[in-house]
Amino acid sequence: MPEKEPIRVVVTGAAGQIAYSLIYMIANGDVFGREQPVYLHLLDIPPAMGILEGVCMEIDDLAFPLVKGYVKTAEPKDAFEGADAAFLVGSMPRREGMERKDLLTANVRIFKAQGQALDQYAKKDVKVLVVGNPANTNAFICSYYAPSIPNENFTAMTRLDQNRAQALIAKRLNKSANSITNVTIWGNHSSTQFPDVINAKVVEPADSVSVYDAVKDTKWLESDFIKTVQTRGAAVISARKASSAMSAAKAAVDHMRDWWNGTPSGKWVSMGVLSDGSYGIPKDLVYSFPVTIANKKWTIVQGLKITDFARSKLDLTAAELIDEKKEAESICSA
Ligand code: NAX
Repeated sequence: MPEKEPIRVVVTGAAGQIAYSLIYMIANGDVFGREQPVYLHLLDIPPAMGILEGVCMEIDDLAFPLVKGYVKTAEPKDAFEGADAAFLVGSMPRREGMERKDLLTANVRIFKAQGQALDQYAKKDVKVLVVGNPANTNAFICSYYAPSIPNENFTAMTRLDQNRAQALIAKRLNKSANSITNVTIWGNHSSTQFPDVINAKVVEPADSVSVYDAVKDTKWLESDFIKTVQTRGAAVISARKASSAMSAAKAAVDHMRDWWNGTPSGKWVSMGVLSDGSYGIPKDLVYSFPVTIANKKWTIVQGLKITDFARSKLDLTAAELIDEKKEAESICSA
């Protein structure tokens, strides 16, 4: 069979800690498949070019057959030219004691500029995953400044939160993480997010049971479990003195792989996507919903039960996103 044409994959913040794990997994075929060659477009800022040079030496030394070449650049035009997929990681990371809101002013301008560059140079069907925080609002701004690209092509990462929630339930039940399915992260990738296991299942070899029935501890599920997931990022920073990197890169891989290849029948994943008003969430917020994916298009799962307990949590995180969006819009139009 003839070799496929390489696709062009952008990683911004390419000299940073998340990218260091992410680039390996893209180059290895974990995202786009073992038969899909890639051309890496690596963007960072001028002071990071020396580090990026070292990263590129290591890409050479990986000697992976799928990597057909790379561009290392501080120029958005060169980074986004002809892009098929883009991981927007580059931004200022959250440091100990810093709330994500503090990052907004610093980071939102980066995503305005990158939206404009995507609009001008990327393919119109480019798939954009925003990882850099505040991820939901950055994804909204990026899409807003790229009007020639459909807004469903911009998504924000809440997969790390989903993976954290799945892993926590799995540990509690002494199961493997992939036996826990249909966990939903609602809302913002922040401490207001709602990790929801009301519709989640534990898949046993022969059957499946609901997480609530398996755990048999509603109090824990509706208090400590939620809090632990909501504050996991801060806990990692406090222990590691640096934000989650290996697990964030793996989550970015999971997100883009599922977007590219689709979700298995009966299973959903969580992604920050532009709200269409589903579940009473205001339109035009990038809000994390449960989605299924087919033919590289995501669809919000409809008809899930929203209890009164869940309703207040969905609305709280939406309110935070409304505030963030207002602030971001005023920064961008100043
Ligand atoms: P690092 O500081 O290690 O790397 C960031 C890189 O971005 C640096 O090399 C920096 O020079 C580069 N950069 C800064 N401005 C840029 C620009 N305008 N264009 C291109 N590159 C630029 O941070 P890292 O740990 O890799 O984290 C990156 C981002 O991911 C942060 O915003 C962080 O908060 C966010 N995260 C998001 C997560 C999520 O679940 N959505 C979880 C992990 C992480 O906290």
